[in-house]
Amino acid sequence: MHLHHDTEPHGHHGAASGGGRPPVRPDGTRRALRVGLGGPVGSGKTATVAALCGALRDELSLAVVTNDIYTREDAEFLLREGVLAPERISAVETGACPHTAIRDDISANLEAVEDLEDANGPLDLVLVESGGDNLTATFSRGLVDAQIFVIDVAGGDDVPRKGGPGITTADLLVVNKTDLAPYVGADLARMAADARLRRGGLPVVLQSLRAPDGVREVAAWVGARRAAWVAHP
Ligand SMILES: Nc1nc2c(ncn2[C@@H]2O[C@H](COP(=O)(O)OP(=O)(O)O)[C@@H](O)[C@H]2O)c(=O)[nH]1
Ligand SMILES: [Mg+2]
Repeated sequence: MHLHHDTEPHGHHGAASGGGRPPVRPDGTRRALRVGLGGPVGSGKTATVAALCGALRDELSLAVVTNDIYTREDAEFLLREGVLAPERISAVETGACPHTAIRDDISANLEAVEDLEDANGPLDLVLVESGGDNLTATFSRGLVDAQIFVIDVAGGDDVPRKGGPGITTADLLVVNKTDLAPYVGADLARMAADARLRRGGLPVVLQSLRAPDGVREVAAWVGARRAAWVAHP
């Protein structure tokens, strides 16, 4: 596992710096598709990353960047779970502003992505998990090519109705922990309907990672994004 500190004063690198390396490699192939996972603390981002690694690692060469405020807990969880080889997992310690590291001052994250590609050879897919502090955190388009926003049913079934940039603009909205709906009195049909209303035609997936192969739909969506990315340089 690699560790990157976001030690620079925030804001000094400006917004979207163009994503570091160009999208096409010198040999004409496309660089790794970068997919960001954002959303509130505890919604299931790390669990989704772990499940995606399990579902996709046989067909794609992948790596993960985690963002934590002061720890490396998410990366250490992924290491313990053995979802990928240690050299494919990198941790960014963001300091107090986890949203800044994925939106405004993305240099530590870009460096982590590029170091992973240098260490592991050409990658197909890099998953970037945000430090996840609230409902408004979104990724810079200079850091990721697509973003998934993860909320959970236990956070309240009015969350999709309340909206916010993650809910309304993420390329995929995941409503996680559907298995908990009966216990917290969440109305799944209402959550899905509110989310669809807020998002126009953008996709919504309801999932439970407690179910066998619970990540299947999200894995298929990521696989399709990757295929489209490769097909249209
Ligand atoms: N019941 C249930 N628990 C889940 C599900 N997905 C994740 N969890 C649990 O929710 C907690 C927080 O998940 P985590 O992935 O660490 O959230 P993160 O903060 O968004 O990365 C952990 O204890 C997970 O095991 C799910 O679909 N159902
Ligand atoms: Mg996490």
